[in-house]
Amino acid sequence: MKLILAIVQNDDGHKALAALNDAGFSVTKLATTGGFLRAGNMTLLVGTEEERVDEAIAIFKERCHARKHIVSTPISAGIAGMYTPQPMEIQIGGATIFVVDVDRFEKV
Ligand code: 2BA
Repeated sequence: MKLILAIVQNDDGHKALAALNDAGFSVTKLATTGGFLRAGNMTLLVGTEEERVDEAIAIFKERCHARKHIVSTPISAGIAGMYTPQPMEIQIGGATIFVVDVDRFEKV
């Protein structure tokens, strides 16, 4: 048994969730927040047999797409305590996926 934790952008997450459900996966959706952008994203938990992990990851690859974002980051102006916002382009991945072993799985 494996647990897939996938952090995805909200727009893609809904599509991935629907496709996973259609394929017979059980999924839990958590509303999460990225630590860097402090913006809302979505974490999907998928508990599944090891043989189906690649199938689930293929669904994430299909439904989740990387996007570029411009963020404003404070850069020191050279004067103590003075910061001016500077635009910076970052790429947010389609999905950040962790696959972990499950020692024990029970439904009681
Ligand atoms: P955030 O932490 O809000 O990060 C959004 C994007 O900002 C990241 O996209 C990356 O391109 C950039 N970024 C993150 N930390 C940075 C830093 N210290 N310096 C410069 N740029 C930085 P992704 O890498 O695709 O990550 C998307 C979201 O997935 C992250 O949102 C976070 O919620 C999660 N994530 C990514 N890697 C993770 C990890 N190793 N552990 C836990 N969560 C992770």
